[in-house]
Parts: sequence; C-alpha cells; structure tokens
Amino acid sequence: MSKAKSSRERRVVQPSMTRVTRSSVNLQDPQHIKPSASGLVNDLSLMRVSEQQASSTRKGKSPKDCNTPKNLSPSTKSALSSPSGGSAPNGALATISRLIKLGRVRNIVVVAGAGISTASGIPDFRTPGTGLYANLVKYDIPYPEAIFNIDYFSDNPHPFFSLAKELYPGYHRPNYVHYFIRMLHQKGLLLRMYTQNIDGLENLCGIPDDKLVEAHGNFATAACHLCYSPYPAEEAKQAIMNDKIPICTFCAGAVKPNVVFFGEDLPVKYFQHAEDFPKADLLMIMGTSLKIEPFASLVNTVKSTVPRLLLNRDPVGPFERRPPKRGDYMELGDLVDSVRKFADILGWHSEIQHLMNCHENTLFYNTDPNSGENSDSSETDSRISDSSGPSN
Ligand code: CNA
Repeated sequence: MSKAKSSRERRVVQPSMTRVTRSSVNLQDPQHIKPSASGLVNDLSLMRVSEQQASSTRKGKSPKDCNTPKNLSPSTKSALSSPSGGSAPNGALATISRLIKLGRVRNIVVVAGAGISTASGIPDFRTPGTGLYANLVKYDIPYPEAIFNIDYFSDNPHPFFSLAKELYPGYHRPNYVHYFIRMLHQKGLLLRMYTQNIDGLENLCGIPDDKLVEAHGNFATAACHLCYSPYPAEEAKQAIMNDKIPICTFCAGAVKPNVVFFGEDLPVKYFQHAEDFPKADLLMIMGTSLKIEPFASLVNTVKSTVPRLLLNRDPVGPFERRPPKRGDYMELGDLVDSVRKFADILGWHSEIQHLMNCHENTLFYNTDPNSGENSDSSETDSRISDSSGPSN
C-alpha cells in the first residue's frame, strides 16, 4: 500500500457526511435528469440555444438567431421584450440579460473552470495544443492525471511542483472574466462562485472569501501529504520555487500546497453547495469541460425551473444534449469575447473596465515565476530537501 493511501485512511472524515473525493470521472448521466414543467423554464425553453461558434465570435459575426418564442407567460413576455417596446433581441445573452435587468435574477451561482484563466496566460487541461494534457513532455509524467495523482506525487513530487511554479498566485493577472464575476457580486447578484481553479485569481480580483468556494483548494496553505500536519505556506512556496522539496518536520513526508488531488477530500466549504444550488435562480457555467467529479454534477442540482447559461468554447456536460434541455442556454466562443458581449448588453462594460483598471493598480506582480522571491532562504532550512524525492 502506498504511503499516501495509508495516511489517507487515518484522516478524520466529517461525521454524518459521506466522504467526497475528487475524481476524474463524470459519474452522472445528465441525460437522465428530467426537467419538470414550470413557468419560466417552459417559456424560456422555447428559445433555442445560441450556438455561436468560436470562429464566428472572433470574426465579430452575430450569433445564429433563436427561434421566435411563442406562447410565453405574461411575465416572461415582458422579460423578453425590450424596454423601448421593440422586439426582443435574440440570443442567450440577450435573454438572460433581460431577466437580470428586470430583477428576475437575484441569486446567481457561478460554476467555473480553467477556461476562465486561459486569457490570463494559464493553460487549461484539455484545450488541444495549448492545454496541459497536450504538453506532458514538459512535466515528464506518464499520463495526464498523474500530475494531480496523490500516489504518483508520493513517489515523485517534481512534476506537480513544476506545474505549481507556474500556477502560484502572484505571477498572473485576473482577466475581464474574473472582473465580470466580481461585478456580479458588486451588483448584489452573486450568491456564490464555485471554482475548480487553483490559481487564486478569483480572490486576487477581489471576489470576497465568503462568496467564493475553491472546490479544488488553493496555494494559500500547505500541509504534509502524508500526515496532514500544517506547514508554513510561504516556506513551502520558497522551496518549490527553488526546485526543492519542502519536508514535514513530523513524518518527513513531502509537503504540498493544499490543492486537492484525485482521491483527496474536498474542502469543507464545498458542502455549502447543498444550500446554495437550491437557492439559485440562475446558474452560469464558465470555462469548464465538466469532466471532474463530484464538481461536474453540481450543475444538475439547481431546480429544474432555473435557467442555466453555459459560456464556453464548446458544449459540455448536459449542454451536449440535443435537443437542449428546457432553460439551457449557451454562448459558444472565446470566453472573454462572450463575457464582454454580455457586459455590453447589460450596460456594465465601462464599470467593469474602470474596476479592472483601478484594481490592477493596487496589485503587485512578480513577473518572473522562476526567480523565486528569496532564493537563499531555503539553504539552511532543515525542512527543505534538495534531493530528488522525499527523504523518509
Ligand atoms: P479543462 O478540462 O481543461 O476544460 C476547460 C474548458 O474551458 C474546455 O471546455 C475549453 O474548451 C474551455 N476553454 C478554455 N479556454 C477558453 C476560452 N478562452 N474561451 C472559452 N472556453 C475556453 O478544465 P476544467 O476546469 O474543466 O478541469 C478541472 C481541473 C482543471 C481542475 O481541477 C483544475 O484544478 C485544473 N486546472 C486549473 C487551472 C487553473 O487553476 N487555472 C489550470 C489548469 C488546470
């Protein structure tokens, strides 16, 4: 049995709660989720999903028209007609914007993944060509998931540490998409953001802690991967940045930032979803392939009456279904383009731009991820190993 496994068995699991660990398999077949008939969704589902292709978005072409909605309830009719009394603009973004403007949406849950950070220069997993999975040679790993596999880490922490050096907060800037989500918060519309990202950009752009669930952990704290003893996060960072392995003072296991690996427990905060998703009146899904469980299945836990908006390069998860489920909307294409368009329709663009400019000025960035902030500090620290593996 691996060292990691034996230690995980010792880990205290929350009483009265089924243990939930991160898995790379999507366990739930969204096709089996039955939509129930209900006012808003019935009405909105008469609109067709906007299938704007990435190429056409970039070329500035307008999305394909939706079917003209018929038999709408009076309230939705009013939500879909323009304030000037003209006909409603077509498209997913226009429809959802109208609901927001009319105050019919007040509790938005955002579900996000690596795609919201690609514009910040951080590769995602699965984008062909640029994604981490397409660039494995760099990390010298036998299969893609190895980089977040705790048993593999136990034997060889270096590939994860190479990736960690690129992802550590401080070297990347939040982009327009992050600030759009912050704007949802400032407008009092964000119930919660659930992110799979570990890059800390949501936090950096100013989305407050109580609005954010980092379901796959972050770099803010660190602990031994064997005995889970906490370890000073900054010291772990210094070691990793200097190609050294931070070592636990109790059991000599390798220390890692508290990023959730496959097979590890999700943070307690994640379980907030049981209260949040039933309260949501709009679900926005952004930049994720919805391939990692249990996170992916969260999107199926909003009420069936609740509209779900996917902003992504391609359809994923339940949005692959044809015909689309009632109340499901998508805007396909580059995320920054789509979000910018959404902000324009909402009339928020200059506010977001202003927020972004002001906030950027307050941030300090170290632009060289390989420099390490204090390259001498680890030399004499007994907790740091410069060997090629854990010393236990
Ligand atoms: P993924 O499986 O790589 O999926 C990303 C999705 O976003 C894909 O569907 C892409 O098509 C889409 N996408 C990427 N860039 C854009 C863009 N510019 N515009 C529109 N769509 C885009 O990543 P997931 O987040 O679904 O997978 C979950 C993993 C990835 C989490 O556990 C993370 O820890 C892990 N990860 C995180 C980061 C990060 O923190 N930035 C980076 C890489 C991987």
